[in-house]
Amino acid sequence: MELTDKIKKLKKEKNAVILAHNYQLPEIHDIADFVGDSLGLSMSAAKTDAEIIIFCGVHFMAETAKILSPQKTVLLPDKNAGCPMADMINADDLKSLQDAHPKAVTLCYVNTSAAVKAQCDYCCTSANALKMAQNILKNNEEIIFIPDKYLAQYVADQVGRKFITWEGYCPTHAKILPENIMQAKKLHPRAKVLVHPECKPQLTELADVVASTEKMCAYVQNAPDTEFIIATEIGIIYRMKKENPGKSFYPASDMATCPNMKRINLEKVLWSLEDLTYEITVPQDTMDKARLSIERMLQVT
Ligand code: CIZ
Ligand code: SF4
Repeated sequence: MELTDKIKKLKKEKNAVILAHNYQLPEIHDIADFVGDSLGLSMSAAKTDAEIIIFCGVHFMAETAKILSPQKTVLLPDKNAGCPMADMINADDLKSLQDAHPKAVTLCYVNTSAAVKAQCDYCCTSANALKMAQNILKNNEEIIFIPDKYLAQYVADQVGRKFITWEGYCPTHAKILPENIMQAKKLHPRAKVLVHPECKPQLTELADVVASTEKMCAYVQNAPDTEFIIATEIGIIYRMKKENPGKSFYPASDMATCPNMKRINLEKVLWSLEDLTYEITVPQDTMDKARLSIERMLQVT
């Protein structure tokens, strides 16, 4: 039997749902029940009656799914699929920052461990970071925004404030350089430039649109334009082409590939279903506190 047929059969037998992050390999997009961003996927999976969630993504995403579906078994097909940005800050680091700025409200990007989420006031995604910051600033003066210094700077510039930040960043998005955009624009002068806010500020300055992965997918679908230069992890281009067969998509840089996202393949998904590996667990107390920061975000957005 083909790998994909085996996966489909076992998925039914075990009442599992397969989630694929936008940055996954094409063959993983093709076998998934849902493709999307980390929060959207976790929320979709929570609504299903599946007993098992296979999260094709990285560790903090599977933790987020577990936080929102504590009764379900959540599996990450490769236990080493982590996010270097999320690993750049831990709960103790955040505690020191909070102790140094006792009046500040903590806004943490979804790319953080459950332990860090448990210690922040609000969670945010790249799709709603600006809205969250605007909302917090209605009643508060200071924001600690962790861990992504580039996303923090982008949002701070938009609201015209300075945030207390952390030295975190995404090594994959940081690989995309302004000259890559300039060159792509020369080759495709009519193309719209879409840049993810995890990219360096020199890139967001060159963008026609700065957007999260889901907002990028919606934009390219609805825009009258037919050509797009995409500055984010290149896995998303497969989804864009699939959803918009008449349009053309050019990666700003072929270097923008996340090695952790690419750890997941069809064999590992099958093994994950067969052996129920690797189960994601989060201590109850951490899970409950982390869920609060997500619920507070959902009340605002
Ligand atoms: O939240 C996500 O899935 C990430 C990491 C990025 C995005 O823009 O969707
Ligand atoms: Fe983390 Fe960057 Fe990979 Fe996303 S693309 S999982 S932020 S390292």
